[in-house]
Amino acid sequence: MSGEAVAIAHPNVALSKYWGKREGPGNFPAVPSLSVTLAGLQTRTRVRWGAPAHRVVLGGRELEPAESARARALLDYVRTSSGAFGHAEVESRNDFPTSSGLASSASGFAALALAAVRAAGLDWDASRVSDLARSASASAARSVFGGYVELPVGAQSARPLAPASQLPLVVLVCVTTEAPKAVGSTDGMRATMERSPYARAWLEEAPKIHAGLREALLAGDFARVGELAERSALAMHASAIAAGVTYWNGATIAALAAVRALRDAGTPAYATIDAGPHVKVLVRPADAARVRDTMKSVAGVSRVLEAHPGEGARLEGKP
Ligand code: 2P0
Repeated sequence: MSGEAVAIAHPNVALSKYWGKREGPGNFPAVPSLSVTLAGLQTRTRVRWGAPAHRVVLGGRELEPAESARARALLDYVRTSSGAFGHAEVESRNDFPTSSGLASSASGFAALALAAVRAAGLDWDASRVSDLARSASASAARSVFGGYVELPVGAQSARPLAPASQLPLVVLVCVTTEAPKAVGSTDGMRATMERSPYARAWLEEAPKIHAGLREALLAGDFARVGELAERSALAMHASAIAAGVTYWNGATIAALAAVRALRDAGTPAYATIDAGPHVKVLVRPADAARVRDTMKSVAGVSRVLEAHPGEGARLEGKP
């Protein structure tokens, strides 16, 4: 056992969104979610045990203790589970903007959980790694697995639902700012649950959208998956906006309009938006190049990244 491991993980985009936590201890979503893990964007994280204190470096900058509280809690759990070992040195890097609604916490905590566990010599299966990742950030539970992934309500861990080949699609990530978001997901969903007049409507609607989406995915129905994914995102954001939690900027609205215009002109393209201002466009592979050109020309869209269904978290150099 070397005490060191390097893990790679990808972010994921939720087609049916997680927004809101169950009351009580632990970090358990109040609604089910279904995501696709995205190759094309990645986090690479090295963990080395044996340091005198935990140290977390993200993108070349050492995080302050308050910024790395969740990572430290995860590391402490692994330390306790594996026996005394000293502390961990963590070095992590994203090849996409961090903390801006591109799911960096999903890939970040999935990669951290896997690297920390393996570096500690623990032979935990993917479900247990997913449970550990969920305790830090619920969306990270899903990035442990590849393809289409589900996180049911009350589950400790996410589970793979269908391989990437189940529904070939391309996700065009329309980046509208490089800045970190003003309100983190945890605070945004808490505010929504406490203050939104539509929180209850969201909690009632989300499982129905999820069930329909799951069925459409298993039937390989791209258009239905796209419609329901857009509905999930709009319902989530409507509930948040009603609580004063607005992640959108002008380019978000312009990009949504461009997606609708594409659809009106006959191209099956659907939008989803996470806790940030970027619009992610779901398209069939054959339409990707043309839709990408359209989205690049939307005012306020600085660049368009292309992602497609990919693998779950893994150790570098290992399948
Ligand atoms: C999702 N999001 O399902 C939803 C859609 C953002 C919008 O999961 O509090 O960072 O750390 O468990 O996982 C982002 O929330 O939240 C998220 P915590 P997380 O992808």
